[in-house]
Amino acid sequence: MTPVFPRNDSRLLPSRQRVILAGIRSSRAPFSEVDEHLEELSLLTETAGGTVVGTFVQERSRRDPATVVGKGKVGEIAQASEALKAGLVIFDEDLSPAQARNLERALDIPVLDRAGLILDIFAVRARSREAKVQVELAQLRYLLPRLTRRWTHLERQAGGIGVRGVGETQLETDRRLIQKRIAHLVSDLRQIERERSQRRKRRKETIQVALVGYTNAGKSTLLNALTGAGAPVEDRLFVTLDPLVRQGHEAWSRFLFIDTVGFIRKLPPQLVASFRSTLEESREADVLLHVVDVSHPSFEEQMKTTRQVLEEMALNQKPILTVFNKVDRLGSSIDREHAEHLAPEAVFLSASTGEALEDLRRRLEESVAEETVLGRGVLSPSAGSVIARIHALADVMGSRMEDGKLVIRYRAHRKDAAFLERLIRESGGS
Ligand SMILES: Nc1nc2c(ncn2[C@@H]2O[C@H](COP(=O)(O)OP(=O)(O)OP(=O)(O)O)[C@@H](O)[C@H]2O)c(=O)[nH]1
Ligand SMILES: [Mg+2]
Repeated sequence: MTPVFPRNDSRLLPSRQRVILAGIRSSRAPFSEVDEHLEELSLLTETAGGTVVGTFVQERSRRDPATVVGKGKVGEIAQASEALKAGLVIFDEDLSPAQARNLERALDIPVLDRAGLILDIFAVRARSREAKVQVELAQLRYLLPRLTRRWTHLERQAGGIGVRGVGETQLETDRRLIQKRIAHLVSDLRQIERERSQRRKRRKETIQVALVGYTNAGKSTLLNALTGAGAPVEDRLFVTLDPLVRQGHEAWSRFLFIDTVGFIRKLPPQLVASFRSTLEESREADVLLHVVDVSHPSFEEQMKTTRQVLEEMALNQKPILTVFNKVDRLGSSIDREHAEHLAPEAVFLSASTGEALEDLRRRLEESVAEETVLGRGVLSPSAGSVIARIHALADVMGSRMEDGKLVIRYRAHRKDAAFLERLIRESGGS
């Protein structure tokens, strides 16, 4: 079946698209907050291959239901976009399909919101089959309710940010076809998930550690420092889309590290849903390392965002260890105190200079020790399958024969220990 949105990697824009950014500031919010949000939106725009030529912020406590910003502001943006030869307006706020339509009609150029922009970046950067399927699925679910007048614009603008891949062959606007494609992708993804879960065999001696956190926090840099893997690292958003699993090197060889896709404010829910299977890798982890760029002015908000996504994915039940990364860039001790206050248990380190990596190892060992328990089983020597399971799931500390029974001492994860105890009882042991 031909994808509705055919993908290839040669979709770079002929020249950088000129973009205007727009946001609103509620009267209670501090100026710095809206500045940082628009700064991030501008980074996202550049990642997508656009050049920001103008920025508009309107202060209002209530969004205009039809156009988010007021009529006057829409007029200003329209004038500016003509004067600045902009080809796209990107709103920091979520736009309903109707709002996007109204704005496009008034501005006469395509309009995108933050979610649409993030989806576009993912679409261009996806490399693995899994990531591609996940992104296409998210994009179709996002676009489906927006398939209206907007598409005539999209056709004209084919190849621009937000519609990458859409216009290369015939643009398909048939909803039923898109729905069919969605169903197809969903079943593809299930198949990939099945394959993945078969591959994912628990290894008893290794402790699985997933690196999670805001995009650009330094997760891949930390993975490289601990494993020697050459994972791509860049001062850009969403460099990593596919999970990478690597065994720790040298003193870290007990651990298996999993690099994951980064989070961002207003991550489109369609993407979160699609990337569930990628994040399944984190579900298997014994510990989550929440990597935070503590030198970032908005690190507190970034931490909140990450925690929210983890909660949405029901991953917040795992032991989470906070890592304040990039301490080499941390200016004042006030920032450090503030961070300590937010996560008193956290480790401060620098993934790029290697500073304080030892602290992290100590803390990881501790948190793992808290998660494992000592067990003792008294079994009939003929209970071969149970004995084999103990060896497979636990670290056996010692075993000896006593009155014709085999006594085994082991250390296992809590959940495995409970399972083993049950097996032992069921086999008539104690
Ligand atoms: N100064 C400093 N820079 C760092 C440190 N760790 C990472 N960086 C830089 O931060 C940027 C982002 O690092 P990545 O490792 O790609 O971040 P990431 O969390 O994997 O980002 P995504 O994959 O895009 O979500 C790169 O430019 C790194 O060189 C650190 O400890 N100190
Ligand atoms: Mg990365």
